[in-house]
Amino acid sequence: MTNPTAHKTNEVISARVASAARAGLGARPKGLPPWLFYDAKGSRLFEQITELPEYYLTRTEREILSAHAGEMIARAKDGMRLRIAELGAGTADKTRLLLAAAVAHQETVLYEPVDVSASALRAARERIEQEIPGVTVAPQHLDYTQGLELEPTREGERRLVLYIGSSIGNYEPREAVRLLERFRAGLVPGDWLLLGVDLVKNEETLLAAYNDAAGVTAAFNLNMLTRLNRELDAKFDLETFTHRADWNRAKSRIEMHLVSRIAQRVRLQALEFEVDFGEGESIHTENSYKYAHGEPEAMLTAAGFTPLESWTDAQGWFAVCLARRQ
Ligand code: AVI
Repeated sequence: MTNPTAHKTNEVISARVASAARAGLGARPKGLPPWLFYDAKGSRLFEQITELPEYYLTRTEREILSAHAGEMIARAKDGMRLRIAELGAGTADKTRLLLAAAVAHQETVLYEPVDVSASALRAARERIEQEIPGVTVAPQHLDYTQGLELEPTREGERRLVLYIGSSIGNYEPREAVRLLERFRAGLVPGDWLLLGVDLVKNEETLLAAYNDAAGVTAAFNLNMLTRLNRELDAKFDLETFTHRADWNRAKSRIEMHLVSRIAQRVRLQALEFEVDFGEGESIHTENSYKYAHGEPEAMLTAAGFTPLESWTDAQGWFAVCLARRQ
């Protein structure tokens, strides 16, 4: 996931950051939206998270894709030509497996990375065109959370949309279905969605993934306050906040928090706004939902897709689901 605001002017970014900060820090309990993580530094930290030994998500999904990419492409192709869109250009590392499988089946493939960050799109284009002959990259500069306004496919073509990396897990389940419905609205019957979803597993493994020993996730979480300091002239003293990740079993989600070690008042100068924290009071910065086997398929069905097949790893930790747009 890259910074969802990067294409906007600085004033618009600040206005969006400002209203998120005012609303979130003024609320009880306090919260800030996870899109605030992804400034340039936060995006780099997220890439580091994906390489951590504790962060099983990325390597498990990669393992599933490397074992089954050929099958996934063959199922979706079904005698047609595929073009492949990816929501969130990311580092496109796992995408490479699917693109290579598509090239093996149909010699060439059009790849449409969709992102609001122009720099992420540029990077994806350079990497993919250089590394996989037969792939033509057509970057789509848009905010996919608002819907998919993509060029219509041609006669004999089907679009396969990739929404991998378990980004769906950062939405409340009901909001996740609404997001999938918006994707559906931008597709035509017969198109496909490939969805990557993290699954429930033992608590120890879940907690370790969001509490890594090297402290990268803590730095990622705390960077949100650095961003507010820079963009809103806020006066957060990072030494007085700590990262915390909890497993909320009842809601089946990891919750990330920034906890104030002390009672304090913090000024957000640009907003002429002050926030009081009690000792131990937290700002809730992210939810990462973990689904049970079968739930991703139920969510896809609720959003108007027909699940065709799901693949998982040997431990059943992560699912990649292929579903057809009805
Ligand atoms: C982007 N998303 C799927 C990540 C997750 O695991 O929920 C974001 C993240 N937060 C902390 N570590 C990674």
